[in-house]
Amino acid sequence: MNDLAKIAEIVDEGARTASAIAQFSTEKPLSIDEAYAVQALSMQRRYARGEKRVGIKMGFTSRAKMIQMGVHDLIWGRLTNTMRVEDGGIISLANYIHPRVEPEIAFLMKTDLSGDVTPAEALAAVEAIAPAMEIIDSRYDNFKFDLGDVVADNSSSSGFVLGNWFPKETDFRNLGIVMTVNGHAAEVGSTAAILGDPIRSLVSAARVAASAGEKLYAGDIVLAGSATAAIALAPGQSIETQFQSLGNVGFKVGV
Ligand code: OOG
Ligand code: MG
Repeated sequence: MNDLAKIAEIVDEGARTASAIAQFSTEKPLSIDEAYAVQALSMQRRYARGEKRVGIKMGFTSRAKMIQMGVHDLIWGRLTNTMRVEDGGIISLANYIHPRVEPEIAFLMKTDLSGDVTPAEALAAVEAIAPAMEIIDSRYDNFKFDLGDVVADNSSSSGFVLGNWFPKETDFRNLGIVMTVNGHAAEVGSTAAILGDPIRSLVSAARVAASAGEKLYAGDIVLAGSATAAIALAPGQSIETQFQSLGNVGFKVGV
């Protein structure tokens, strides 16, 4: 039996102090249920420090990400207010261990949603959609983990950037994406890479929230998962992602 509260403290301290930790899988692997219990306990610690839950993020919703990380199951994590990075803002690498960035689509919830829903029911609960990027920063040494490790570590959540909100009637199902570093294309893809249609990610989000006894709440932000592989951040980079019909979203990495 793993000491889940102790493991939650270890992952939380790794995140809080931006210091790498050892994988649990090498010595004492976590079951999926244990890993989500650790995630919930570590988030309780963040909430106790005053952070506010603002939504959830889905992970491994594209083949590109599954292949890059060698994990083939859908995962999820919680987003808090302190993870938000302003569009056009600048981040400091001192706050991260080995951050990476990836292009995503964000949903803003209009009404609560939970449990088994159809894609049409999921869309009916949406207020707006936005182009987005997620900054992931696995707390594990060398960004290496197994499924239990990454889930316990809040699915590598560490930051997110939102572009402008668009009405949910905007077609977001198959839009071209170009993620650039200093003006050069680094990853190219389509929103269709997210489970064939990003609304399926929201359907899954409603299901996993229910499995944790939670909901997607009105006002929540839901990140659908990356459409491409993630790229490593380095000092001085200007990161900008262009989304067909939805405009750009970007930030700079401090030197
Ligand atoms: C895990 C998080 C995966 C996504 O969008 O697929 C994820 C990781 O790659 O560290 O956020
Ligand atoms: Mg992601």
